[in-house]
Amino acid sequence: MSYRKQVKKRQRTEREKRENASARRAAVRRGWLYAVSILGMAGVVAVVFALAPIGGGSGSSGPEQSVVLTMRDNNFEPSVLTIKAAQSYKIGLWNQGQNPHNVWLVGPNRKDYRSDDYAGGESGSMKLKIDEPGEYGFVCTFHAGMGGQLVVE
Ligand SMILES: [Cu+2]
Repeated sequence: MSYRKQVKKRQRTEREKRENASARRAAVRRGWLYAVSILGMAGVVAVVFALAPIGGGSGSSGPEQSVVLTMRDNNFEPSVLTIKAAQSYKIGLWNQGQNPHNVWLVGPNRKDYRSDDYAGGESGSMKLKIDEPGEYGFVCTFHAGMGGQLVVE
């Protein structure tokens, strides 16, 4: 092989090496772009999910809310309990009287929601989530005339 040919061959090899290296760098750059765009999308999705509960009122039910309904001999306090529609509630129940009491609520479509029975001094809770706004009556099944109203806004 002539000297010229040897030089040319070396030059070609050098060029190929440089091209390979730049192709590798381009591939790495593409990889990073891909990773960044995936992370970017994940970030957008995470933000959307994080903001969703703040949108309240738009049909989404946020974290469970708590309200307390006290039972006495023989009435409920408050006698009118107001909650938001499509929102999950934990209704704290506390029997501050001597008599046993409970809550029987007739909701939309006559669906009923019943609490446990509570002896004097006992407390507990019941879960409640009503989607249809309206006014629904509740009573204590032990005592005629012991009742109240649930307003779902
Ligand atoms: Cu009662």
